[in-house]
Amino acid sequence: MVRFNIEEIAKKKETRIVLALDFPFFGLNNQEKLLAKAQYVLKEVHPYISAVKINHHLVLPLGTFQGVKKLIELIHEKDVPVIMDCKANDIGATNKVIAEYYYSAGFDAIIANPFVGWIEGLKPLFEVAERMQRGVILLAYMSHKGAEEGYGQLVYDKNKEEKIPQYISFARKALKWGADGVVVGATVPKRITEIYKILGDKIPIYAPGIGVQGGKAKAALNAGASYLIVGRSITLADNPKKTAKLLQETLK
Ligand code: NUP
Repeated sequence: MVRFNIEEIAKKKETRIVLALDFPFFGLNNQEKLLAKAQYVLKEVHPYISAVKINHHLVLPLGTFQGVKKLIELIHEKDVPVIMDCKANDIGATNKVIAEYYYSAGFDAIIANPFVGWIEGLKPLFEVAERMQRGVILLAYMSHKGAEEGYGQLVYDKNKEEKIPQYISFARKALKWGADGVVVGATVPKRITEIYKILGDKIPIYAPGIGVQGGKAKAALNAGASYLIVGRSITLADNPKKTAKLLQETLK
């Protein structure tokens, strides 16, 4: 059974766009305005997207079980799945509670960081995902320049007795652990190509960094990405609907 089914929706709506529903700092007393802005963008953009990704930009000011839950309900009314970009990165016992809260709030998948490893790391989180039938998406290579320092470092693979880049090791772990997706920066299409060679069509690649961070949508798709995570280019556009529609149509 597929725990997190975005592919069916993407095919039906002919869109590979995952909307990152991010906004800048709104101050401390503007929660209602921020919620209204997020609702407005969703209502305008939902026909052109296959999923929504929420980050701390909304969870911190609106609260998971207050404003964000309202947004999740609105997103689900449109038959769109929703991902929490919490980058779970802690000991297993804590990761388990993080997953239990976000899945209970209605998130269909969460993003986690494979740096913490399996035993007493991400294993308990994957167990919650299995029990609640939700998705886990792993970071494999991030979109910012400094990603090279961690995700790009050489590591020793004991089983294969060879030195490999960290992101190759993470791609192999994604297969071994049964992840529902991996994140690879659209800013580095050659990393997408290398990781796609390992994953094939077994695990989809989500590529953030389109537009504001300099990544190109077509290059990311050609390199092997299945989904494009797009935030500020849409959420901060004068006309989010027109921007999302245009991107969806050019990529068809
Ligand atoms: O490697 C990553 N790069 C990245 O930008 C992993 C991420 N999760 N993100 C997130 O994707 C980032 O935090 C933001 O929520 C979104 C990209 O937004 P934008 O640059 O399109 O505005």
